[in-house]
Amino acid sequence: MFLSMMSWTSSAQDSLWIARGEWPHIPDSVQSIRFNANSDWTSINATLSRVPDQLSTLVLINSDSIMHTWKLEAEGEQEWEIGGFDTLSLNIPALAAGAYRFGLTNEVGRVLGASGQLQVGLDVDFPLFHWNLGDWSIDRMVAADLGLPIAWDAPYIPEQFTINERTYPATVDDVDALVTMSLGDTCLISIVNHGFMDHVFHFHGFHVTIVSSTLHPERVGWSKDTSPILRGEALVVQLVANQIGMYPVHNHNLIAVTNAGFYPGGMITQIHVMP
Ligand SMILES: [Cu+2]
Repeated sequence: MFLSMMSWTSSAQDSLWIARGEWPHIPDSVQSIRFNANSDWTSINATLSRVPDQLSTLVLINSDSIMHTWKLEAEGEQEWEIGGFDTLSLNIPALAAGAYRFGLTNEVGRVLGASGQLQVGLDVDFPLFHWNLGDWSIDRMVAADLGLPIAWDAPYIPEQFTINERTYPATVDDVDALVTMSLGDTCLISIVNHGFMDHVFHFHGFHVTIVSSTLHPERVGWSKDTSPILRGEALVVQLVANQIGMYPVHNHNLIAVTNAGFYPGGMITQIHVMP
């Protein structure tokens, strides 16, 4: 049942491809930019995994024709420039266990969704799931893809809300987003907000314990059934499956559980606990 356990044995990803292509997982199919784990296009951003407290390297391969800037959101980290069709080797610093956000910081890279999570020391003791949260204005994406400047002061009205670049109900077909467990087991869920607004998640059936947070380290150890994940925040929670059944987990902001205004959709997934 634990398909996510495959990630336990996978070796550290030491290269990421910056790639541009079609994102077919939302109804308005649009151009997007993603981090891919190899030269094959996928519209789902790749995840990085590292061991704690150890310096490592990463090779970025820009298969796009324009320059982008990369940043890992960790203390002391700088932006790195990578030219069109260029390759860059950069250092990943020694980090404490937890989740960290990385992404392109230039306008088109950011708006078209090249953003992922670095998981440090999370795949050791428990099965690990992850949720990359995104909110998307199709008008903004189309403008960015055309190279037009983004009107950042204009009202922001996103139509799509995603977990791992998918909207509900496709979220429950994603073995990283659908939390499947056996009664009595423990898992970790690594949650990163890549969007342009704050989000808040409500767990039905369970309280989760905060294991790490990049913006609210003082909340580690808190046990809650609802947790905000602010813009840019990376949060890890621990879930103990103390009862069987199927439970929804969803964004508490009702517009974010729709697909272009139609409920249910957007940021909803489920927890399945089997006997
Ligand atoms: Cu609820």
